[in-house]
Order: sequence, then structure tokens, then C-alpha cells
Amino acid sequence: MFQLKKINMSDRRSFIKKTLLSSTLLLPGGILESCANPVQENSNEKFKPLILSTWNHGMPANDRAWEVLKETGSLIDAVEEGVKVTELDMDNLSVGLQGLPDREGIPTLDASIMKGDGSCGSVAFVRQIKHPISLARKVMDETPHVMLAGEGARQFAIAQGFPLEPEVLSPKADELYQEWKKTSLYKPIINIENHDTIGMIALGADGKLAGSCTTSGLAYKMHGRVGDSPIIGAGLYVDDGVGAATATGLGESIIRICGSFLIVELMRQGRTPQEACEEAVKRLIAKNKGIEDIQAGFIAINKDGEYGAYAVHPGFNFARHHSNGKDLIDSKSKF
Ligand code: SD4
Repeated sequence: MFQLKKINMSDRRSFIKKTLLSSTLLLPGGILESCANPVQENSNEKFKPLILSTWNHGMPANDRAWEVLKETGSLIDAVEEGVKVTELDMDNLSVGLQGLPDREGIPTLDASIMKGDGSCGSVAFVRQIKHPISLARKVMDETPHVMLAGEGARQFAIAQGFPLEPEVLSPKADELYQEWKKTSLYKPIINIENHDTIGMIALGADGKLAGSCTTSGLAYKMHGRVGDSPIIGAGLYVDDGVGAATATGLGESIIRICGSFLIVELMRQGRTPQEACEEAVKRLIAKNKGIEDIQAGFIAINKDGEYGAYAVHPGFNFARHHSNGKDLIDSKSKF
């Protein structure tokens, strides 16, 4: 089982070398598991297939995506099924109906899904749907549209046979919401429960790409607020000719720079995924006031199987699965 370890950089390197030499394990499905928790390195390693997801909940999500990819060979099924694990995770208060609600005490969800051929679908400000990612998939597969929002998205879900879940807060979310109501102070805080969106991007053995992104958005947001996650080009962008990127963090800051699209376009112009993520963070910092209170992070892969990640502040991490192993990697950051 993977262990998250807090050790300094040089300790990490020797630790990684040692553990990689001594403790890799072949798991069912042919994936190698190592026990290291490496800090992000600029390496020239290239992997196909390759799956990356934001944050540590990306590990179980990637496990499921990897399994689906092995079983079905479908990249789009893999990225949908993978993030569904997080949508059901009762410990996650930023994804799924158990997430922290808006100011009115209502959980509202955003999600998007995209294939590298330009097909995409998303839902925004949707209520009572357990798997918004699957609803986004339906928008992509069953409608001529890209995005459905609010009541229209819910009506579409009903028409597609999605059950409506009761509108009650999870016990944890309720406890925190009752606490919040005492002061009703809206102030996003870096790297705590309101920054845990899952974004997943994947490259298949055939060189095709896909991605998914799902969130309950910012805790205690205004009713009707939509973040970056369902906005194609902001929270997610995928292009078979270039690569894919996804985002987490304060959605407003990411929307302002069309973050994921920007990263893909920078890669198109020749930047590596790492350079493109760093440039996007630089741009985000330039376009957003009060950056000390804003966290945002990006992950990217290119069609050759290289990856990159970068965040505004420390604390961002991401899960990586490939045929030689899987690991949770600490992202580099600007500050
Ligand atoms: C949003 N990007 O709605 C999301 C926030 C996030 O976990 O990352 N939440 O702005």
C-alpha cells in the first residue's frame, strides 16, 4: 500500500532510490507498485498509457481508471469511472453530493468530460445527482450541446433515468456548515477542504487522450456560482494532436486565464508539459489580486507521454499511474 511520507528533498531522493531498488511489487493487472512518495522531478521519462489525477484521492480514482482501461480499452470509460470513485467518497468534502454546500446549505455540482477529438460535455450548478460526471458524459454523447446548467441539467438527468438523490447534507458537511453559519465568513482558504476537485487526464497506448473533472466547487459559494471545472478550456482541455491539462483550486482565478486551454496551446507551441504549467501559473499570478490567498494547481500530459505539474503555493500533489508503477507526487510551486 502506498504511504504518504513527509521527508525533506535530499532524504526523499535517496529514499526514492532505495525504495525503488528494494520494494517494487507486481500487482494483478501487470502494474508495478512502488512504496516511494517522490517529489516532482523534471524527467524525460515517457509513458503510454499514462493517467494523472489531482490530489491524493487521485490514487484510488486512478486505480479504478487503470482497471477499466485494462478491461475495456476505453479511455473515456476509464476517466469517467475513475472519478466516480471520488464522487462517492464520503471523506471528500469537495467532490460529490457529500461535499460542502453553498451559502444556502445546498450542494451544487460541476463536472466536465472531454475526448481528444473535441467531443465534450459538461454540467454546471446541478443538484441531486450522485454522478455529475456521468451526466456530463450523457450531454456529450446524447445531445448536440456541450453544457447544461441548473434545472435544465436536472431535467435532462431525469429524462436519462438518473435517480434524484434526497437534498440532505452529509453528516460531516452539515456539521461544518452549521459551524460556518455562526460567522458566515466567505474566505477561501488555501489547501483545505475547499480545494480538492478531482481532475483526471489520460493518454492511451494508441496515443489518444481523454480527461474528466468533477467538484462540488467552493465551500459556501453564492448560490448559482459556477467554477472552472465544467468550463471546457478552464478546468479541462484535451487535444489528441497535443496533450491534455486539468486544474484545481480557486476557479475564478483559473477561468480568468482559460488555464487548461492555455497549457495545451503552450504545449502546441513547443513547451514541455512542465514549462506550460509553470507559464500558466505565472499568468494566473499576474491576473489575480490577493495571490497570497489563492491556491491553484495544474497537471498536464503531452501526446508523447511526458507530464508536468505546478501550483501557486506548496501543498498540491497528484497521482500518476503507468505501466511501471504508480505514485503520489508532490508538485512544485511558485512560492
Ligand atoms: C472550483 N476548482 O469550483 C474548483 C474548486 C476546487 O475542490 O478545486 N475545489 O473553483
